[in-house]
Amino acid sequence: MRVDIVTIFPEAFTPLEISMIGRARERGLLQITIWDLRDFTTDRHRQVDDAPYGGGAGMVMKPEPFFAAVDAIRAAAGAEPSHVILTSPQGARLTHALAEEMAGTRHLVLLCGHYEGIDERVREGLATDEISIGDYVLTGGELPAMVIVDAVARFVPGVVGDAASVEADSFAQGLLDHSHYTRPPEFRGMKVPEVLLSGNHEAIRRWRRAQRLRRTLERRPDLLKHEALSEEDRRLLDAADLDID
Ligand code: 4FV
Repeated sequence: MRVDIVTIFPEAFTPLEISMIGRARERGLLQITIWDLRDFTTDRHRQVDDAPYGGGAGMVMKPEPFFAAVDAIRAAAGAEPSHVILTSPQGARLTHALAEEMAGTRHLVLLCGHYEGIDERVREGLATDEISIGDYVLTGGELPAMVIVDAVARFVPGVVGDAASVEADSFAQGLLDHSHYTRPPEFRGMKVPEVLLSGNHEAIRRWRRAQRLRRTLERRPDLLKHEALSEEDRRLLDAADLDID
């Protein structure tokens, strides 16, 4: 997968140089290029923002540098990107499903905003998608861009060592994850649940499924609305005396 990120802070992306993402880049599974927006300005002050028409506080990012940057990316990629994503609080909320969908495409471009925002003509004439990582306002689009790359990259075959762990992810089955334990079997009086020490894999599977259902029902009942529960799930919920309806 190819990812191009347009930003005025190219130095902000070290998190994409380490760990799973860093290794995936070394292994050629991911090609991530960071473009400095100021390289696409035409004035000697390399200005990327200007005063808002109609007055008001703060500055607005100019359209020309973004359009020039994406033109350069198109030329470098030799093809039209699959998605040109504007990161902003007004966008569609990033979800597991949206990340999985984007992972199925070839080439993502991410545009990082700053200041009060970006000239609307970037949204109208350049971006194909607008994505928000949450209902709060950040100082810039760099962190959202890295969150999107990290969430999408996990679906790219080979990025996560064991594909099974992606399958078992929270939200993968529309449910929150079950709890995880490792040695020691007892720590400061806190014991590992017996079933996990039993070696009875069927009992462990049922325990983990029941815990995912309970947690989702208690913490994110909104998720269960969409989730088609199996007969076994309903039995597990009944056994736990949890009412879904
Ligand atoms: C944001 C979010 C976000 C808004 C003004 C950058 C900031 C500044 N992006 N999800 N929440 N962006 O707060 O994606 O331009």
